[in-house]
Amino acid sequence: MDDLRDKYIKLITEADDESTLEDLRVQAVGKKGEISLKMRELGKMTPDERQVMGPKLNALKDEINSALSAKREALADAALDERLRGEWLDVTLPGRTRRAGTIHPISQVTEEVTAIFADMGFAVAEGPQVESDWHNFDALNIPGHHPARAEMDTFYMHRAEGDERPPHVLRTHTSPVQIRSMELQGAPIRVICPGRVYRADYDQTHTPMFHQVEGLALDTDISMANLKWTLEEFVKAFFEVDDVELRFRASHFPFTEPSAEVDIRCSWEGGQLKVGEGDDWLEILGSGMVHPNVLRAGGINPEVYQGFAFGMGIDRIAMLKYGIPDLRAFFDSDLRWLRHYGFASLDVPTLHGGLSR
Ligand code: 2NL
Repeated sequence: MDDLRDKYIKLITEADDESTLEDLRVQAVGKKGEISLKMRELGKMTPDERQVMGPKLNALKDEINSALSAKREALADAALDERLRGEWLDVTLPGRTRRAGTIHPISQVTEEVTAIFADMGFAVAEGPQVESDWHNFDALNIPGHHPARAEMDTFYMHRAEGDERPPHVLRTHTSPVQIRSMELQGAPIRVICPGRVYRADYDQTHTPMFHQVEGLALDTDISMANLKWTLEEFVKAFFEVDDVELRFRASHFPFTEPSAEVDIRCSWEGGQLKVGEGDDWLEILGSGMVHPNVLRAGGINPEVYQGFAFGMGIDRIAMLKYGIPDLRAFFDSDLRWLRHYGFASLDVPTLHGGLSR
């Protein structure tokens, strides 16, 4: 019995995995194991022999079983230690700085513009990119024969055979969103409408899809003076300078009367734009007092309400602010370009936190 004990204790000590241990268990104390067979022999013994051998065999069986479970536990502990060694992580290491993606300059600038006008009480409105001919043109005082329609290089949607209605268009400006805002909300109103617009034009300075933001403010006592202040505040905040000088040049748009194009004083020293100083003028937007026909189209009484509107190219002001030379690269999805000109995703522009940092 001592031989049996020494043999199994040695084998159990040497076992180095779970399945070897299980084999040993079967071999020693399983139904047909060596010790179980010995126990069966008890029946053939004399009562005296049995009284000695019975407890001894039971003790042996217990000893083997506890050796097995001690070893099993030791193996499990070793396996856990091994796993923990492999999965060890130094949580004191600095975070990875490599950015997976960036915010496109157009998204960044749209957020900046939105933050500035939100601070002046303007809500943001959005609308469909496929527009009715009426919302895109007629409502804006651009009737069917008007040359502005031809100048706009409009993309027309397909029209079903025999359908005589004017085809829908890809909106050529975001003005129709303001028409819809007037229809829905009436006056007084203050909204800006940023979004994609489309014109069939492609060269150094034009892409068939580009971005615009328009603004509209209507009330009973709004004048060009309010327009001038609003735009000055915008330009100062957007270009992050303390002072600007604006120049209003008489112009013409079908939807405003009078109309003005707005330039800002600037310099181009060493190809670098400086806003608010120098002898150059930079055109940044078009504006004017909303034409009475446009107010009527929006369901607003021009005898009671009047106001200003303006429109500017987001892509253009993004290029100016961030020194991006080629418009077409905006839409190439070139990762190197995006890493260079893109913004960190958590740098949300706010007036209190600083727009661009
Ligand atoms: C430009 C000029 C402009 C507007 C857009 C507008 C909208 C309504 C009524 C009247 Cl609903 N006007 N928008 C007014 C003046 C100029 O855009 O050069 N955009 C890039």
